[in-house]
Amino acid sequence: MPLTLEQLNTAGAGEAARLLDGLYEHSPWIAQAALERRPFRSLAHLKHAMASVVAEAGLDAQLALIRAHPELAGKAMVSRTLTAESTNEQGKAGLTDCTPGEFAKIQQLNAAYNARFGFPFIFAVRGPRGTGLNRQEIIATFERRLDNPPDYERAECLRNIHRIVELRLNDRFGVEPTLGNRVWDWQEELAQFSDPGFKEKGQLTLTYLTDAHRAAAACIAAVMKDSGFDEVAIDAVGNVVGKYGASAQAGPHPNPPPAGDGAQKKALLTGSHYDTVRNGGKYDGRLGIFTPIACVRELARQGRRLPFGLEVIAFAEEEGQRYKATFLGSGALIGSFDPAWLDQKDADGITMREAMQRAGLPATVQAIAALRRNPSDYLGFVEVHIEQGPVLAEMDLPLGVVTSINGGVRYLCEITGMASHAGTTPMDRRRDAAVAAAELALYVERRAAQDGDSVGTIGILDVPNGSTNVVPGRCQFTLDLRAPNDAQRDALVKDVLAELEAICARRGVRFTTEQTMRAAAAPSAPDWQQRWERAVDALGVPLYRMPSGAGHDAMKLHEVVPQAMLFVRGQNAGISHNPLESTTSDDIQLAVEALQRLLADLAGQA
Ligand code: HGY
Ligand code: MN
Ligand code: MN
Repeated sequence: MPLTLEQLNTAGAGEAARLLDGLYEHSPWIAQAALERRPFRSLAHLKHAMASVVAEAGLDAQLALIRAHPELAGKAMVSRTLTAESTNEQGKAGLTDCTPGEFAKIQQLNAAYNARFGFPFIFAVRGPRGTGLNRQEIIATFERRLDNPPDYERAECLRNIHRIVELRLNDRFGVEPTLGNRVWDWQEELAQFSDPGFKEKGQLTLTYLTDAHRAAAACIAAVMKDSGFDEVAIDAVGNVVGKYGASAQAGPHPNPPPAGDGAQKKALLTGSHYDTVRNGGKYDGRLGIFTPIACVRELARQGRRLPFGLEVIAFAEEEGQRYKATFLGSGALIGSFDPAWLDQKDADGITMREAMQRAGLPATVQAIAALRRNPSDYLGFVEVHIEQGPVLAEMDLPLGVVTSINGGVRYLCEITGMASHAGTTPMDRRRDAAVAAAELALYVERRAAQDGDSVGTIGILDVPNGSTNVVPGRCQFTLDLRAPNDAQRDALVKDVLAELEAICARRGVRFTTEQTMRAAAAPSAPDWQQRWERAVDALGVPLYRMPSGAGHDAMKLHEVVPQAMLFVRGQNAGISHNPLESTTSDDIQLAVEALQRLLADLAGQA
């Protein structure tokens, strides 16, 4: 019989501890301490309470907890002395069926790992979807994590222990993150579309209007249609737009209610982007598309309507990878598409206009201008996005409410010196473009760090047609400079450009800069931020407000309608713009439920 929160909250201390026994391997002290924080408002609240007990327990207790766990496919498994839970988990992961080679490899990894860290490798082998990883994935993760710094790896082991406990709790309470699983599976389905040269390597790269990008758009459109949207269309810049109509009567409706039956005239806009960086992750952008789709799917399944329309948009281009045109998809909605972009050429000399025509889009300024939305038609814009950073993971929190999105500026730069013989050119007679760029890179790092919350990155650094034995005559590089407010951002930019000039003057080299992106800092609209806060609080998730270091489509919509964002914890310490980008279906479930609560909150006020 599944356990209930009511039972746990009302049981005596001894009985309650027994109900939670076995969650933390051989470590009952954690649940016992957490039970003093009853009543728990939700499973998420209970999970965070136990994780907090561990975080507050100090290093020795944390190490004892880690060391209380068995090795993977280790002595305890062989001697059949694993706990019932670990037996179940290691068995389901196939660790009891290793080939001799796999078994030997894991023993070798266990020995190396223990020697390096002094505790066993802990890994939630049921994985982010809860259905289990295969032995190859487990061994690959084991090998990868062997290289982590000790403190990082200790924290990673604790995070995996909390994930193991989460899955054990789900079993004990008989809960399944069904909406989170559905979104997680949609992300997997969409990740199959990747550009040539990357797909063959199992990497995800989806750049603007490639064939894979168009197939991905078709996939999203199909998911929307299957989820009950009233209208689904692909617009003139490749955005996938899904609309779910309003009704003054909440329902259930046997079928779509007549339009304009006294419902709100304004709609809520939500969504995110589906393009990716090169060799990127499956969740950046996409999570903010599929989370609202899951909400519409639930409304349609129940035959229910909201008193306002829902417009879910999968933006076609945000990352600016193929063309120097960031936030193109969301920008088109606010009339900020730059017609000059149509003549931009990609690395293969294909103009954006040709790419659009090939994709069957109108490729005319008129058709794109027609996408501009009338702000008075909308209540606001909300976006769900993975955090793309380590904060929520470090705080053992599944969700965070965004207070502001950093403002950013990007430049494409080139330094020109003099190519010369690497062997005959004395060190004091060189005009080395790459060294000048390297000197600037060190300055950017120092200067951005000086602010405490600014960031500066040289993401691309290239010596075109360079040779080993030639002093670089040219060096191309990018600048990405960001800060929580525009004044701080602009001061950073000013200093970096001044230093670039000084370095080049001193080294006798020339430089050019081309600004390729400028986005103002976007503070969340207070009433929309509070809607997210009420939604998160209603889930029993401790409230955490945080800025966004990453740029998002919400920055563009911010220019015309009120906006606010919700962040979802990332696995692997929140790494992003990296194939290790990951999140669990349990955390996605909470994101879907938070958006459902925000919609209900808005409906109650509409
Ligand atoms: O770079 C960014 O902040 C976003 O991922 N485009
Ligand atoms: Mn991104
Ligand atoms: Mn993004």
